[in-house]
Amino acid sequence: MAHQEAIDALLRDFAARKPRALARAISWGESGRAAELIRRLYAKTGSALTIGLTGPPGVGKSTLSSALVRKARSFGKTVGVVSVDPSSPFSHGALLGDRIRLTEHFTDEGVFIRSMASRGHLGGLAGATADAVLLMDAFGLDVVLIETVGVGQSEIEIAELAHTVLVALQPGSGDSIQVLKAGIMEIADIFVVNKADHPMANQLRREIRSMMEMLNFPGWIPELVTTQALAGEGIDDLWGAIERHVAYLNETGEIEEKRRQAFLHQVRQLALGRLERRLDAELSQDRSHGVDPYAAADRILDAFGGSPEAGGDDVRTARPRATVKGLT
Ligand SMILES: Nc1nc2c(ncn2[C@@H]2O[C@H](COP(=O)(O)OP(=O)(O)OP(=O)(O)O)[C@@H](O)[C@H]2O)c(=O)[nH]1
Ligand SMILES: [Mg+2]
Repeated sequence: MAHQEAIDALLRDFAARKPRALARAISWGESGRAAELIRRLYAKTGSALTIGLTGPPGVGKSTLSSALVRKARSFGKTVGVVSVDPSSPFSHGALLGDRIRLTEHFTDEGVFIRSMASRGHLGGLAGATADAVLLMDAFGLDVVLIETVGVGQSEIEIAELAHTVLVALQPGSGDSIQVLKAGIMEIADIFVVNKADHPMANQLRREIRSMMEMLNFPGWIPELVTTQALAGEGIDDLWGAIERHVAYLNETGEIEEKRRQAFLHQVRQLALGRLERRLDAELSQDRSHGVDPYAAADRILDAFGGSPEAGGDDVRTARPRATVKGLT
């Protein structure tokens, strides 16, 4: 089947809200082939609430995700979950922890779960994740949860994509302070102290509070919520905090800024990817002799001055303004 026909067929199934179409669309994104799809679907995006959830390995992110999905479902909201593990070579739901933690939602038609790993993403994991979020949004899912393991760059990515960022930490693990030092303070809208059944939970709360005192928050002051995800405790509080943050974003108009930020983030990823490929192509052909590196770089950049790469996917369909739906 010609590519165009394949796209048309996929879009028909997508419009009919067949989960398989969403799954395939995300796979196209993973192999860097979603440009045309996204172009055709972009006008339908913008109404999903995106929640990022990050934190060190084993802190309980998937358990929290599962509890949040249950909560959202109790309000009749449909939910997409993208779980990203940059350190794992496995993909397509093969992440064992997620499989176990999220199984109860596997048969729920209002829930779509997708795991993504580091392997096999032509446009990079960040690009594939951003595409998956857009596709879930266009599919009409009300809430999109993005879970990433906090291993550096991924927290930054999640902060760029999500409206509300949850940073989960667990008591008694020395790495909590490491996480806080690594610039995570700045991206958290809500801190979640999970595993509150642990004797050192209160100490962790104090540590987070005193860290927060050292910072100046110009707008939203991050909330601190304590949960026991496994037992489902504190999830109502967490949901309430998310609602307050979304209300804050809508009332102050910061939601527009968040959108702009997510948009620019993705444009940057796409443009950088293309520049890198062009640069590599130029470098592989460069036979400069006797010039200094600065002159060689100038010469290559001069060669970039011409028309943009054919078939560019940077011209986007305008999207009507939409407000993020409330949570209740
Ligand atoms: N004691 C206790 N254990 C919990 C709690 N929440 C989750 N756990 C357990 O912590 C372990 C890790 O939970 P996950 O939800 O897989 O953690 P995660 O952060 O998603 O882990 P990775 O995706 O591997 O980084 C599991 O054995 C959970 O059952 C809690 O509130 N208290
Ligand atoms: Mg997990």
